[in-house]
Formats: sequence, structure tokens, C-alpha cells
Amino acid sequence: MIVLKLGGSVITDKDRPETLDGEALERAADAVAAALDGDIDDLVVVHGGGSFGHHNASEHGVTTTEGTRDAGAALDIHGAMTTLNRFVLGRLLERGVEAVPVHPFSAAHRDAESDLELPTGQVATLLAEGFVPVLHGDLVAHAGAGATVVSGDELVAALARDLEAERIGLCSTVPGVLDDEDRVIDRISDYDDVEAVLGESEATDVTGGMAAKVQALLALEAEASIFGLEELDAFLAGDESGTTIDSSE
Ligand code: IP8
Repeated sequence: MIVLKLGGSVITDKDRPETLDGEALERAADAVAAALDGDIDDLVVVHGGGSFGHHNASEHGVTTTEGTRDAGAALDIHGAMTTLNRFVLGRLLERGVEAVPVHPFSAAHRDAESDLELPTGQVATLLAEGFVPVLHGDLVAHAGAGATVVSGDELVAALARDLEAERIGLCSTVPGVLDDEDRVIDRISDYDDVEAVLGESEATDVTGGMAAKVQALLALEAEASIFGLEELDAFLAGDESGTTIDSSE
């Protein structure tokens, strides 16, 4: 089983609120359809928000830790994500992919310790019945905080762990984890080896994002790859693409 995340910034135009990057989404959907026509049977897709969701969340001051108890705000954020989800499903369906939505807001929650609880029985059953479940970053009920954001990356980690994924792919706007000369690092098996590089980047938010991603992926058993859209076909074909993160080495 493969868990594939399509980064929100890959499939949307991040500079314009609620705008798709239609070309990129079609390219990603082509790659998924071709892979399912080939050797891959079980695929779970997760997509991020990009210009959908994030801008609504920041308008309402909602993050992964700061929640809202305003149903209007919750619907606004969740609604933006389900709109993007419909676009993703539509592009997949047009290509004959049996893609169906799984909305985390209706399934998951964070407990009082802020740990994410994501039931995966429906995802496993959908897979067994031949569907391609498509989840997305969303809001989730959060004990003591109202409703907070759950990122696609958190969902990928929870799904990969629970469903014992063989491979994880994060399709990103960068071709992999970059070293201090912007070259793609081929393999990471120990966070200490890359800490200095990830800490040195000037773009702190991106750095935090990439450092957190690498740490979360190192904690998983399955081999994970971070790569750009150009390498999505290669990843789905089972080839090494971008940066491979494997803690078992
Ligand atoms: O783009 C964000 O998901 P992400 C979801 O995977 C919302 O971080 C609601 C902003």
C-alpha cells in the first residue's frame, strides 16, 4: 500500500486565494491514473490546502493548536478544503480512478493531549473494495480547544502507521530535501546528518516545515520520499525519487 500526499502548493496557485493550478493537478492525476493502470493496487491519496483552507484558517485565527468554537468559521475552513477535494476527485474520476472522499472533520479528533486519533477502518475497507480514498488537510474536533487544523502531513503519518504502508510519497514544490548548495540530498537515515543544513536555510517557515517533515518521516517504519511533480511518475513506478528517508538503514 502506498500513501501519496499531493502538496497543497503543488496543486493550487498559492498566491491567489482558492485558485487551482489546473495544469499541475492534471499532471498529478495523469500520473496516479497511469500508476493504477500498471502495478499499483492500493493507493491512498492525501492532499494539502495550498491557497484553499490556509487563507481561511488564518482569517479566523485557527491553527493546529489555536481552535475555534464558531461553527461559521469551521464551515468556512472545512468548506474551502472540501471544495478543493471535489476538484481533486473530479480530475481523478475523469481519468477512470475510483476516487472517493474521506473527510477528516467527520472522522478524526484530537484528544485532551492534542494527539490525533484517526480511525482508519473506512479507509482500509474502501481500499479492499477497490476504491482510492482521498483525504485532505482539514479541521478536526479538538478536546478543550474547539476545532483545530489537521495538516495533510499528520494524516499521512497516521495512515502510514495504522495501515502499515509500504511506501510514502510527498509530492512537493521542491525536488527533495536540499543541502546548503541547493542540491537534492539522496538519502537521509539519521536526523543528525541533516540538522545543520535544515537549520541554516533562510526561509524559516519552510525550514520548520521541512525539518518537521523529515523528523516525522524518520519516525515511521515505511520508506518515504520527498520529490517534485516531475518525479511523481518515477516514484509511483517504484524508482528512487528526490530524497529517500529511511530510518531502518
Ligand atoms: O496544507 C491544511 O493542510 P496542509 C488544511 O496539509 C487547512 O497543511 C484547513 C488549512
